[in-house]
Amino acid sequence: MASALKNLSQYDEHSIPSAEEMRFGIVVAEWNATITHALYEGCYDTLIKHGAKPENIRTVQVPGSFELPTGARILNGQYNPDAVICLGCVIRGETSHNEYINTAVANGLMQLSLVAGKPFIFGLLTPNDEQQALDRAGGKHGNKGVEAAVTAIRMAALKKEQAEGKKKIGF
Ligand code: RBF
Repeated sequence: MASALKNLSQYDEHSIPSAEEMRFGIVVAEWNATITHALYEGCYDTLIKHGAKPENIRTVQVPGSFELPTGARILNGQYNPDAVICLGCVIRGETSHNEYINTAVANGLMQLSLVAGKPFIFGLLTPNDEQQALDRAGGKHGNKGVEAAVTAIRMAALKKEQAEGKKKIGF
C-alpha cells in the first residue's frame, strides 16, 4: 500500500516545466543491461515527451554503475548539459560489494552536483533481487528512469528560473 503511494512514475504531466530549451546528458551502465536499458527507454521517452529535442540529448555507456560518476563528469565536461542523468542497477549479492558501489555512486554524484552547481541525477536501482529491479524498470512500481527524467527537468528548470531572477514558490 505504502509503496503504491510512492510510485512517482505517475505524476501530473502538466506540472512539469517544458524541456524544449534544455540539454541533457544520460549515462547508462551496461551491467544488468535488461534493466538499465528499460530505465533508459523510460528516461529518454519522458524527456522527449516534455519537449526535449533528440539532438539535445547525449548518451554514453559505461561498464558498470561504479563508473557512472566518472562517465557523468566526462560527459559534463565535453557537452555541458543542463542536467546529467545516471542510470544503473546494482543487485545485492552474497557479499557487500553492492554497498560499496551504491555508496560510491551516491557520494560521487552528490559531489559532482555540488561542485558543478547543476543536477546529476541518481537513477541507480539498489534491489535485493532481479524481480525487485524489474518491478522498478517498467513493472508494478513504475519506471525509475521516468522519475529520473522528471527530476532532471524540474531541477534544470529551477536553475534556469533562479538565473533569470524568477521567483517561484508553492507546492
Ligand atoms: N555493476 C553494476 O552496475 N551492477 C552490479 O550489480 C554489479 N555487481 C558487481 C559485483 C562485483 C562483485 C563486482 C566486482 C563488480 C560489480 N559491478 C556491478 C561492476 C562495477 O560497477 C564496476 O564496473 C567494476 O567494479 C569495475 O570498476
